[in-house]
Amino acid sequence: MERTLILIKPDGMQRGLGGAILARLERRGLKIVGLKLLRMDEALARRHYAIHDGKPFFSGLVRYITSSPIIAAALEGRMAVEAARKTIGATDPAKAEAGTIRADFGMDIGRNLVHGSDSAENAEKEIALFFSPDEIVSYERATDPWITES
Ligand code: IDP
Ligand code: MG
Repeated sequence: MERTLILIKPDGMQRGLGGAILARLERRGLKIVGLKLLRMDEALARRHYAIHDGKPFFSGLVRYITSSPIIAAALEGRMAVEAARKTIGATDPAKAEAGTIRADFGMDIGRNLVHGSDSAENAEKEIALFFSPDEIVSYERATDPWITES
C-alpha cells in the first residue's frame, strides 16, 4: 500500500483549517497512519525543500514553513500520492481546479495551505524526516474492504 506525506502549512493552521483540510483527504479514503503537530526548524525546512534550494522563492519558503506550527500526516491508500495531489490541486491556488483544497481555500502561490509528496519514493524519504518507524501505525479501518475487495 502506498503512503504520502501531507503537511498542513502555517497559513492553513493560522486560518484554523487544519481539521477541514485533513478531513477532505481522510474522507476521500486515505487512511491516517501517522499524525503530529510540530514546528519545523530551519534545518528540517531546508532538508524537506532541498530540491528548491537556489530558487528565488527558497528563502521565503523556509521562512513561511517555519513561521508557525504545522500538522504532519502520513496517509496510506491505493495510489495515495496521486490521489492526494489531485485532491490538493495545482501548486498555484489561483490556477487550481475548483473543488480542490488549494482552489477552495486560497489564491496565493506563496500561501498554498498544504504539502503533498510528488512520488512514492519521495514520500518515503519525507515521511522518514517527520516520523520515526514506531510512529507509523498500521491498522484496519472499517472502509478498507470497500477498497481492497475485487
Ligand atoms: P508543490 O507543493 O505543488 O509540490 P513545488 O513546485 O514542489 O510545488 O513547490 C514547493 C512549494 O514551494 C510550493 O507548495 C509553494 O509553497 C512554494 N512555491 C513554489 N513555487 C513558488 C513561487 O513561485 N513563489 C512562491 N512560492 C512558491
Ligand atoms: Mg513539490
